[in-house]
Amino acid sequence: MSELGRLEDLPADYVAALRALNLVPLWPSLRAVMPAGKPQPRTVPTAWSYAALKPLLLRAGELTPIEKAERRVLVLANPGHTLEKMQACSAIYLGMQLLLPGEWAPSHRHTPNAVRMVVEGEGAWTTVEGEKCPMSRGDLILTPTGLWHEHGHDGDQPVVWLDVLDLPLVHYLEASYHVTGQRQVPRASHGERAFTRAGVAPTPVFERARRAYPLLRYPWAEVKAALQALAADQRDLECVMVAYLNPESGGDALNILGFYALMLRPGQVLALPARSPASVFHAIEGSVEVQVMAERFTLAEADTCCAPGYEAVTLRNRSPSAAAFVFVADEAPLHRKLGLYEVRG
Ligand code: 1HN
Repeated sequence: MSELGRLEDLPADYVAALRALNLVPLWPSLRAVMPAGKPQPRTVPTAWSYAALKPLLLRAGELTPIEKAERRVLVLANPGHTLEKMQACSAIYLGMQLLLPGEWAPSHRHTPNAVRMVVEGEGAWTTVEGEKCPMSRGDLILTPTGLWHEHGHDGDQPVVWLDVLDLPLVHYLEASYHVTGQRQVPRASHGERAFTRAGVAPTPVFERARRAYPLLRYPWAEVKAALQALAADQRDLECVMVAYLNPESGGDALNILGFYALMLRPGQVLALPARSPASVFHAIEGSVEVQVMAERFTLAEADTCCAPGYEAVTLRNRSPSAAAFVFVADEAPLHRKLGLYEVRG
């Protein structure tokens, strides 16, 4: 393949004349925007230790009152994108959020979609469109685009959760904004009571209500039981994984990012193929080794790492006797919608 012409090869007066008219020659930059064979992600494999960040998060609780923060979060930023960009990979934002007993993070709604994976502590809740969702370790709570949400805490110990948002993408699209609201009045109904039973869905007078987001809380106890049942049912199944779905549509729980829970049998090594979306791995229970590119991370419980797209990832359960459980987030729904999704084997 011949080298393409460089900007330096062009006469300075020509480049200046182009610039004055807001024009740019494509050929010096063509390879940068469309590299040969495979993208060159800025995302670098990165791990964040919960034990290392927790004291700093608790210190944020002393330094900054909730009224001055609204959301007290330390962002897990990927150095490959520069820390200021506050992104774990191209479409995923990650943050560890702290709420102290008695605090309230006020009601708002915004265009980016968010989920919370509860890491530690009991007694907190998130109210989403009037549905008060208790937060227990391992629970996944959705706050889809445009829905009102606020957090409160009636317990007596700090609560920490992992926020996962599609903020980098929505911000890139120049579509990110928020609206502040009033404290919500909780209503009685709870989606997970109506939808997490034996594959049936509420059907008043033979017409389904078809709310866009009928299920907002995925209790860890239920998800873990589903994984254990799957593993016991199919002893040869290599990839014991479930996807968090929208029970009305049967599709992904949210439109842009995908969420999954994965069980690794004792000592299991699981090779995941190289796929186009970037992924995030968060250890819910157990200790897991994650190998991606030249990196080998050891995730203890509550640790998190990210892997760029187009790279194979190998997971290993470090325990010879106990199962390990991992929460996974990726950009697959977005890639599928855009027709970009690839598995490279
Ligand atoms: C947000 O609304 C929350 O509601 C957390 O807890 C993190 C990061 C960026 C933009 C909005 C929350 C956020 C956020």
